[in-house]
Amino acid sequence: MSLIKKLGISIKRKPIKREWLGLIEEYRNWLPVSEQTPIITLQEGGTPLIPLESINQLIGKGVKVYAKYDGLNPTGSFKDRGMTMAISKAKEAGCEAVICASTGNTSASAAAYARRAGMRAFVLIPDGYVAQGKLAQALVYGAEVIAINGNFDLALDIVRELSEKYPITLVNSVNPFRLQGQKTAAFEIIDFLNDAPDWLCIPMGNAGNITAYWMGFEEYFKENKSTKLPKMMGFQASGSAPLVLGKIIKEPETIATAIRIGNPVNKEKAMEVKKKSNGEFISVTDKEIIEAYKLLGKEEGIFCEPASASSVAGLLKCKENIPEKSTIVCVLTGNGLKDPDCAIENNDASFHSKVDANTTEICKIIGF
Ligand code: AN7
Repeated sequence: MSLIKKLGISIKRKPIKREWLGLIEEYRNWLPVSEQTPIITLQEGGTPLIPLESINQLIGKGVKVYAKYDGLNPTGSFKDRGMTMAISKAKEAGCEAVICASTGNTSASAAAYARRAGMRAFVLIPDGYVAQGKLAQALVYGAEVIAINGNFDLALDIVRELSEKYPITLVNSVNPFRLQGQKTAAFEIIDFLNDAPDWLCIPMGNAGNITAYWMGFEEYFKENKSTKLPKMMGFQASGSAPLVLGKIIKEPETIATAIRIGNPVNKEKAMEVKKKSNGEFISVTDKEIIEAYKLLGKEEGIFCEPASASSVAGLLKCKENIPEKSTIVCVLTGNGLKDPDCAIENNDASFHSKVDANTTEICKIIGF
């Protein structure tokens, strides 16, 4: 018996409130699930919308910018929103294995959710072009990782073919349940702001996420939960900008490996979103991406991955065209910890190493 019990002391602790049940439970009425669907969840979603004061100041004009920080999902990216749905529906259908091609985040998320559901997870990744953190995740989550000599686009062709021929479910964003799950991010933004923003700035790779957000904004708008629809601003890295240039890029290149994609599967849908929302697709250079990435880190305390910073880089590039007093949301799709190599190579910090362990030395460095 514990000492506290022996002494007859009773300590009443308040139970920790866990109000967020994961996005399927939170938005059940908006999603294609039923009582029969087994819900595979890590309590994803419910991510913060963080005001970006330094960006407001750079833009001026009374503009209010927020980051939808989806890097705070359970595996560190927005993919978890789609994966909780895709894996729950696959489980419902009796599926025993899933497969995906990935630049890293999809593979981490697919592995986590599939293993949680007791399924095998096969992931095809471009050898040498997946950030360390993402690879580490797929391995620890128990995926069967296949690194190919080829890029994402080639990997996707292969997994599409395999999933057509064999009993294995494809969980890339061609799987419609992925987009269903991801549309909840738009719901969360409207629930938080009490209306849709004027602009939504978002990175594009396969353009699944921009399509999903638009679906969410349209659904809420139809039910009068918002008074407007946002202008959808999609950004790509200039070395892999098929949606900006209007053509397939055979050998896409960018420091933002997450969006190193030359032939986006959702290109038709994305072009429709652009048209319907009166949006724009614009490219940003790796240099601009890294500037925004560093700015978010050192001015806002937000560490996102390079691909995610393209939404802020893009917004700053369009600065002159932003209407006065706009409300803008930039989607930060992935956590900065995913890509530690990029972080260590790209920062303005002063890093003093091999310093003698005494106060005199340390004081010299600090400047006392
Ligand atoms: C951080 O993991 O395609 O336009 O295989 O990881 O919906 O493709 C990742 C994409 C943006 C682009 N930001 O989203 C993959 C993969 C981050 C990403 C995107 C990705 P989509």
